[in-house]
Amino acid sequence: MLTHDTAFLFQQKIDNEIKIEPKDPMPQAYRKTNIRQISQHAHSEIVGMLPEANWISRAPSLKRKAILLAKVQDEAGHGLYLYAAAETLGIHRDEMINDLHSGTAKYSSIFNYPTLTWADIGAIGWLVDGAAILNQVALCRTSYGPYARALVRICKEESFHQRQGFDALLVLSKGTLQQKEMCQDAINRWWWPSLMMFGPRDSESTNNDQSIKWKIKRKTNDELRQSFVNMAAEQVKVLGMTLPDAALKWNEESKQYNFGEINWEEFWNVVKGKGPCNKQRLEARKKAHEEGTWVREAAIAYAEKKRLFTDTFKKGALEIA
Ligand code: BYC
Repeated sequence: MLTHDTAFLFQQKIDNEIKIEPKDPMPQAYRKTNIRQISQHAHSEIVGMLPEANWISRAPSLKRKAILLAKVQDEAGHGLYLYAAAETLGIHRDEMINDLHSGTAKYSSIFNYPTLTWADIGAIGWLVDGAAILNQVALCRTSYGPYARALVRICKEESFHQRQGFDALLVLSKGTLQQKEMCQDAINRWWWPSLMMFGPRDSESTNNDQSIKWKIKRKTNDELRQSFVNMAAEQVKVLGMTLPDAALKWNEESKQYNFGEINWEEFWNVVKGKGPCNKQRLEARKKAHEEGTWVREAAIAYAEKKRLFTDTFKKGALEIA
């Protein structure tokens, strides 16, 4: 536990925008919150591969297939940077994975919805990656160094993801009547779950105040959600589509868009494991982990062989010297 003085110095460091690094003293709760948020973020990236991977074999052209394949691979990379960042806080990756598989750890609610048509891939890119970027750009300035640095690269890739999604929807929005309807239907289904990605209202958020004070979070859930609505409400006009919210209206006074009430009951149900695809997602992750056992064993055996070889080589070199 940190003494009163060290806790004061820690907060001062945060206030002065000095990054916290793995070996720095830190309050136990700061370490715990970062492990929670970073590991949940990592799980979201990995589980987030599933709804999109569903369309790799059915993408409408070779170009779209190659793009989607690259995007899904990027998400795997993001998961790996984030697991590695969390490990610098003293937790082992196996523990994080076990928590995911046992249902103890959370991951973003958004990935518990099904991808029913090709337009869903566009909507995920535009709305889901769009929401993710807004949050992650702010998180590039998070106070924990390894997390902030991982996010810089993640954001570069996410902005490409968002553009590819918007581009896929733009093509559909200029297509046949059926394609236009498919585009609108995907937007209708993904809009509200995308708003839920930002978490509960600030007044209901258990972690917000402390995380903002420690600059783990740089913006509150409601601030980010409002920026997202402002952005999407303009972009949807380019598509010639609409957002499924009768209350969406520009407010001249606040210079923001007013928007309707989120279905919080649905949000908490999905968070608690009762969404349309929660069970399916966890089962798919567990199966992939089991089937990947031989890869992990081979990697460990190779690392061990390499270490033995390096040790023997070093010993030989010393003896010669
Ligand atoms: N889903 O106190 P609060 C991606 C939980 S992946 C599920 O406000 P916090 C992508 C929250 O954990 C996008 N649970 O929490 C990948 C807390 O429970 P615990 C993922 C949620 O942490 C592939 C409780 O509700 N992005 O971009 O201060 C393809 C109370 O909430 C959700 C990140 O993870 C939710 N939506 O704020 C495409 C970004 N919301 O843990 C795209 C990093 C809340 O106390 N994370 N909960 O039991 C964050 O910025 C913050 O953790 C959040 C929530 C804003 C998400």
